[in-house]
Amino acid sequence: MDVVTIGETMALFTPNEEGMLRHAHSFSMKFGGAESNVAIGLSRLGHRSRWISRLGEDEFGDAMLSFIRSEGVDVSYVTRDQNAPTGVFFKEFRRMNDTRVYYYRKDSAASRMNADWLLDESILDAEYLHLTGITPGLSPSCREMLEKAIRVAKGNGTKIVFDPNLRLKIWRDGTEARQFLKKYASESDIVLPGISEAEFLFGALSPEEYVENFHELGIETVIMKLGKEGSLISSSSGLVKKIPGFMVERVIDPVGAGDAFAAGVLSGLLDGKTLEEAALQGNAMGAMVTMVNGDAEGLPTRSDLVSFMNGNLEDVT
Ligand code: KDG
Repeated sequence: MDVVTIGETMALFTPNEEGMLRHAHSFSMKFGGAESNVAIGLSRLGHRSRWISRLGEDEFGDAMLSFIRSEGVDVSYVTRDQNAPTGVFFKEFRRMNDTRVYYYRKDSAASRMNADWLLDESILDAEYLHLTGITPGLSPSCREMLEKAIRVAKGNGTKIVFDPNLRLKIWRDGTEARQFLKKYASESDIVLPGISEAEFLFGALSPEEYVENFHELGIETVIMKLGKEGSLISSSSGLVKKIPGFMVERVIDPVGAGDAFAAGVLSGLLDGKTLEEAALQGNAMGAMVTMVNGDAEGLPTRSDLVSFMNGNLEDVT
């Protein structure tokens, strides 16, 4: 397996019109979860990815499983829970540049993932283990499960990639979120923070100071997402470089851009590209996903990605 990822995916109801959710009359059902978005992104580029999760024994669980399986992602370690539902969330395109999400995920099947439930063998064949800061916010048992996943990966030489994915709504408060996001970041080899997540963790600083702070936690490689400015790569060997972003004519739906970025970076590293090249590919994938409604719908195939990258660089330096 190239990449194994563990986390919750929910049924996603997207309103078919813009404006406040209270005025929405019709919705499209899609699926969204940071970790499965990454697995789908990798699979579309031809990599082997596995998504591990727990779903309710319900219609949403059935539909989601067949959707993710149909994308070529290995779902053989996804289990079903008779006593808890699949989570659900709604998007709201309130106005231009103001997309919100509303969760109905408390006590979901995925929040009941736990250390005994996770099988070592589901990680042992992986080159990379991708984790996000969403999973530890779901429940204490999910945190124990992550401890085990990290232990197994470290004992096996599997590299851990962590995306903080701050979702304040799922944490008790900011202090708890900050404590756990720092903890999981510090146990990872590669961290992919956004600029607002770095600010949440360390206060108002420059991007260069943020990456320094991450390195001080013991992280070898930091790739900070800078939105339309691209990204900043930094490795403990001393390399620090800004990688340019790509032009997007109109952002339709920004949710999922960070996951696309992670898939692009991981794909580049799996293909033996340099960190610069991998981050550039991540920037392109992040930009592409914002132009399509849905978390995963805009994730490109390899040929789409190449033609987008050849035609759309904002500012090559
Ligand atoms: O990164 C996209 C995710 O935020 C979205 O798919 C839903 O996983 C999700 C979450 O927990 O917010």
